[in-house]
Amino acid sequence: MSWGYKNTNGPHTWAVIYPDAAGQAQSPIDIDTTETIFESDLAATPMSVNYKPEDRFTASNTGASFKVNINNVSELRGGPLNGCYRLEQFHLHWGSCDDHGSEHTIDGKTYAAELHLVHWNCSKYSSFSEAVAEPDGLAVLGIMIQSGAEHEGFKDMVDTTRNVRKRGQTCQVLKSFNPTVLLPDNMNDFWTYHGSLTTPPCYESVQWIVFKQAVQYSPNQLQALRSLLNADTDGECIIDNYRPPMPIGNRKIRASFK
Ligand code: BO1
Ligand code: ZN
Repeated sequence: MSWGYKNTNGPHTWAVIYPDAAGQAQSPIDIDTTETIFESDLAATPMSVNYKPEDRFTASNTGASFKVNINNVSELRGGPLNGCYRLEQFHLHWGSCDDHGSEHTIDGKTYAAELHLVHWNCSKYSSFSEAVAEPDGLAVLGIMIQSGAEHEGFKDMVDTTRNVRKRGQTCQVLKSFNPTVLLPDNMNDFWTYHGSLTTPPCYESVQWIVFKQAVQYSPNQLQALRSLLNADTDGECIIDNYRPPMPIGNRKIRASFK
């Protein structure tokens, strides 16, 4: 059986096959805002996003999530990052209802979902797979999603979920799309720390950048994610595909704002 989120293959079992999952710098974590450290350098060099429109996009049901791969050269720099990181894919984690589903929690608060935009260090490495296990290999933007207004920019993704209901299905959509629409308005306020992939193989290769401002998706948009199936036949839906917070250990969370 492959890894997943059930009792039999869920997060507490991952380290048996993926030893990194038992490491000391795992993700996600709870962000305890009373313990974060304001760093003026982070405020002085805010995150700078240079995402290019995609003239088409490919969405897939991985069985563990809904994922969209990025083809064009879209770049992220600034904040805690040295050099340039290239957008590879984005995907989400979500719950069975609105009061939980995010991976990171903020002072213990859980959100309905969490969007991850995954980037690799293209100043130092030549591909995602070369970077994925390196300590400075990846940067992931984490965006909290709450139930509320319909999200215009996420509409095309939601429409696509219907075409990838079963595990392993992919769908190419011939519509232009700029991933910038998925970001919160306020990108100046974020927390950052060093951690891991939140799914196997759980490599400790990620500089996490979690935005303070949440973004809203409508109840229908969240429901579309919850109707994806985690198998190739009708049956179980993908829900609660999040890893609970891991110990922060010796790590410090830095804040770009006071
Ligand atoms: S996340 O943003 O920390 N949830 C995250 C988790 C895993 C990946 C990217 C971001 N990528 C994984 C792929 C696996 C692959 C592995 C090593 O990278 O999901 O399919 O085996 O390349
Ligand atoms: Zn993720």
